[in-house]
Amino acid sequence: MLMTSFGIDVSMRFGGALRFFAAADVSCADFGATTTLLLPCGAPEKPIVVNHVYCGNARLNARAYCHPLIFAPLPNVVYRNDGKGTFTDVSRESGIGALRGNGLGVVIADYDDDSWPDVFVANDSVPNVLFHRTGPWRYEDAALRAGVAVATDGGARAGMGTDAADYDGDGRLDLVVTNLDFEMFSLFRGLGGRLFTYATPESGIGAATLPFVGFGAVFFDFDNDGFLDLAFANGHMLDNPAQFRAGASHAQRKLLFRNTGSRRFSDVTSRAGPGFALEKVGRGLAAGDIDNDGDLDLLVTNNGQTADLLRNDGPGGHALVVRLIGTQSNRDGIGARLRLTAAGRTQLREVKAGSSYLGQNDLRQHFGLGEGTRAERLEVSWPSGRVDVVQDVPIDHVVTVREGSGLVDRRAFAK
Ligand SMILES: [Ca+2]
Ligand SMILES: [Ca+2]
Ligand SMILES: [Ca+2]
Ligand SMILES: [Ca+2]
Repeated sequence: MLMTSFGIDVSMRFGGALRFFAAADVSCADFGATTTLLLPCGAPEKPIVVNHVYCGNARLNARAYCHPLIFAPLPNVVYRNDGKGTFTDVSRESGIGALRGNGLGVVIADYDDDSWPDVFVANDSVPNVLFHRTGPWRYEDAALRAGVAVATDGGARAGMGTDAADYDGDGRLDLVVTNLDFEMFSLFRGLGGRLFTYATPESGIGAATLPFVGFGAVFFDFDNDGFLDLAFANGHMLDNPAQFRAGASHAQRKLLFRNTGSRRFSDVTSRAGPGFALEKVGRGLAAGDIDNDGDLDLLVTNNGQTADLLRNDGPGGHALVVRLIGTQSNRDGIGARLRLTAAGRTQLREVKAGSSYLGQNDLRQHFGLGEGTRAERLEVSWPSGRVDVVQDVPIDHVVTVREGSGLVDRRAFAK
């Protein structure tokens, strides 16, 4: 496990086998033969201390956290797993350390379908970065060219959490980023050809996210209808925001948007139960089926407050949960792509380690099937290049697919 902090980062090794998973602002990916850790914020080369800067409103004698642009940005950091319990810092030679930013969220996904993972970093108040792989251990920033660096007005947003998934079912990955209040959260829809369009206004999440300071973000199909929905964990970074803006509050409620299936979302938070109505200082957000009953639950961490575990008790359709075991690829299948075809539609998933904000979702991949009673075909494309195909996948089960062996286990959902 790697713990990032202001100062020295700490790596801990468990048992005999080195196992790690993404936690605070860290993500890992299979960039080649080994799994790799990436830190969006970077480890300071030397402590950066800003003394005696007055931030806030002196006339009101209201101090506040300084704006991110007051501080010097830091480079991103990437460590190559040497495969023997040690890591090598390859930030400089990979190009990933060349750019400085105010990184808060990171998601690693293959946005251009060339089978190599790329790295999207949500930056606070400076343009986002999209590290596109150009060769073995070589990356360059493609965010501006791809249309994900800034919003349509050309302005950078206060990027916090982020996630990548294909929410409109066109087979291309899309991106979401949470931002500050009065900015709207950013939704970037993949167009193909390494391009995205800023889809916030047309998606229906614009006005609804305007009052919120968003952190955690996750694409997930909460109602098992086969369309990926969106959840956000919110909370102001200032503990005294009302001193600066009337009506602003530190604690905020979460948001749930239902995907209507036509590239639009509707705000269903008011119908999502007491867990969503709870006003807290939300930060981390992760989705997973904690009770193995076939619907996705949510874990929310809050700043200085207890965490919330939101159990999904909604009426949902049929579903399927797929666990991968890599043999030639990394053990958890990180970077693998799954395409499930059911009732004439194909849903895409990519196994990611670390996304949202301070979040690691269930590594198992969940597919909502609605009223469908069959899942005709599951194709798993592994980072090794190998492809496994399973025909007639049992629905309402957790199934395990092993690289090279296909379906090796099936367990019915818990009732
Ligand atoms: Ca790629
Ligand atoms: Ca898409
Ligand atoms: Ca849905
Ligand atoms: Ca569940």
